[in-house]
Amino acid sequence: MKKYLILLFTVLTSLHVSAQSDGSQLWLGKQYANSCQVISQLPDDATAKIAKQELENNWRGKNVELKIDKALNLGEGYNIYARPAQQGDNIQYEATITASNPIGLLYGAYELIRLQNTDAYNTGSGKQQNFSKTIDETEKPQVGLRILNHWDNLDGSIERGYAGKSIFKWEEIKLGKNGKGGSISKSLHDRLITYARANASLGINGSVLNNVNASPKMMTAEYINKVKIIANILRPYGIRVYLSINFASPMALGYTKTADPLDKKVQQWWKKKAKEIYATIPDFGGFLVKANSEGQPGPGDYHRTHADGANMLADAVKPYGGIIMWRSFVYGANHKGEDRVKQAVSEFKGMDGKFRDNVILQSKNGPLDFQPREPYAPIFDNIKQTPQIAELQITQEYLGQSKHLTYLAPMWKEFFGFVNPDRLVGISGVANIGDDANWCGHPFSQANWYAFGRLAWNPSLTAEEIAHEWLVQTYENQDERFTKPVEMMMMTSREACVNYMMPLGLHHIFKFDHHYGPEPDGFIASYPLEWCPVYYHKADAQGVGFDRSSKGTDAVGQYPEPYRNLYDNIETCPEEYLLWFHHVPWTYKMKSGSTLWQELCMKYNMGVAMVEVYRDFWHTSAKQFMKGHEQEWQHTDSLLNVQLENAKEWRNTCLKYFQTFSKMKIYE
Ligand code: BDP
Repeated sequence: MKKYLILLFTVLTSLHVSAQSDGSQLWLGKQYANSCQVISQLPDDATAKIAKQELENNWRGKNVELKIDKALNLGEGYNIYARPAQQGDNIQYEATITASNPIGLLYGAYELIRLQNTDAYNTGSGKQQNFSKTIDETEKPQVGLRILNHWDNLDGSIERGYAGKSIFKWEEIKLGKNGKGGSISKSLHDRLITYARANASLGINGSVLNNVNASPKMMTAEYINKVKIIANILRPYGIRVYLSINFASPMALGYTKTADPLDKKVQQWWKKKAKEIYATIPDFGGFLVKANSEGQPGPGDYHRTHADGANMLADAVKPYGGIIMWRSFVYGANHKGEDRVKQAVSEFKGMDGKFRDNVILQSKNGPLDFQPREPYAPIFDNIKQTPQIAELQITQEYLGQSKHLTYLAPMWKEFFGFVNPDRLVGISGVANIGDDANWCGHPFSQANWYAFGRLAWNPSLTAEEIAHEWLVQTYENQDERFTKPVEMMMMTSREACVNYMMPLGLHHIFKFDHHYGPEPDGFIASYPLEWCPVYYHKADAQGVGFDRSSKGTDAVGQYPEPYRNLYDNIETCPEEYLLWFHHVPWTYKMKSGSTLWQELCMKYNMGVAMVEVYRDFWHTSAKQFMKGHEQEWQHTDSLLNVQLENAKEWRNTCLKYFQTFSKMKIYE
């Protein structure tokens, strides 16, 4: 008997080892065989069924009741009522989830599981819990549109994607005769189910499947029919599908001679196309458009305005309830020579009020381009009548890509400190998802996907709460000797990145094109100045920084008070934005009493020192808390060494370069 037990034990332990996590399960954790009973008298509904199944697989309470009460008007929200119930010697939770529709139930189910897995209502952890609290929580999402923007190309590559190729493997979707019907490979299907679960667990309810630099091919019947198959998989999880379009699609596909939005044939083509799309995908969300920006076609090619272009498309999708998300990320075309950070407001302010009611203006959080730190984009103040979406970048284009541990929630919270989410109808995030086994490249980059979804649902959650939630669910360990220091790493990592890359308001001093390493001396005569780092830092013998004050380009003039004055005056301008708004002498006295030059050296050194602390903690102390996650520990361990080397390179390159102007000694 003993022999068999030992054998069984060996088999079980080896199973445990071979089931080591590679990060592919995200924060969704392992499933437990469970005795939880789900009581529901719901109609036959795919979404409600998923809610039931998720609870059965993942909730360790006694029973849970699912109820629909339309009169409560909870929208996509829910109420959770959970209380401890005595059962013999055991205490087990009972819960009721009430919602106005099935998707509310699903979101409520994920929240209940999250509360359990983050120990929000238990003291002690693991199986033997010590229940005490009653939970009565009603949640509704802050904004209606919580959307991932995939910058994925049809050939499988991803613009600014650092985790392998696109997860949307179009070649694995095979269409039937005449483009109808069709099948999808099992691996793609399974991957999309995990993707959908992960998004639904956060409340993400939309997905733009392709790059804003869009291929006209996306509008062909072939792709629309393939999109239908993806939409069918995502729908039960409450996720609507949207597409980016190339504004010149009808012309590029050979149907029209122009893409002029006022041309009748062009208008008809889009109307017919919308009809075809909605006949195929009845709940299709709408189009995302990058027009007349960085070489993309647009209404400007025909001397028409962005409003002309957006309205033409808006009319086409209007009968079906579709929306147009029109991006304000434009520079160059109509405003040559103007400070780039002013151009979105210059272009769109006069158009406010001229858009159809199903057009939404989508703008990046900062006025330049997803830098590690920017002041908020004043377009959010200047546009008053047109609904707006904030576009955040989850993929770390300018923040170390998938090599640096940079937790972005503090940056997004900073933005929401300036732009009240009440003013927004949606929050979009440029996805960092690829086909790497762990989805996002760096194990910690998953935390940014997680944080995006949680903040889009509820921007008042703190960055700390979200880091904690992600960490304990992902690594299944609540030991404070692990969680506290790792949360500290996450929470300070964005500031560390700002410090070792571009402190005190410096910006865009990245290596040309790939935006990874430093290139403060970057200048290529044949490129637009706006692509050259020297245009942004303007270092000279006197000092460094871009004068955007009222004496300079007057970018401060686009801000309302109190910011306008605050930023305009070098004495009151917050130091983190100093070189963004002012050209500052090297000897300028900072608040610390140091000169600008000393402070710059100090910040760069501090950035490096912080990464050193992360690397040392992780290497010496984190592993013991990551049983079953050794592979992820190892991966992060090696990446932290890369990050440290990169941080040093940033510091050395930038300080040596700026020293050629300041002529002062570099402080170590
Ligand atoms: C920049 C990226 C570029 C994108 C562009 C955009 O470098 O690849 O196409 O933004 O947002 O950040 O359209």
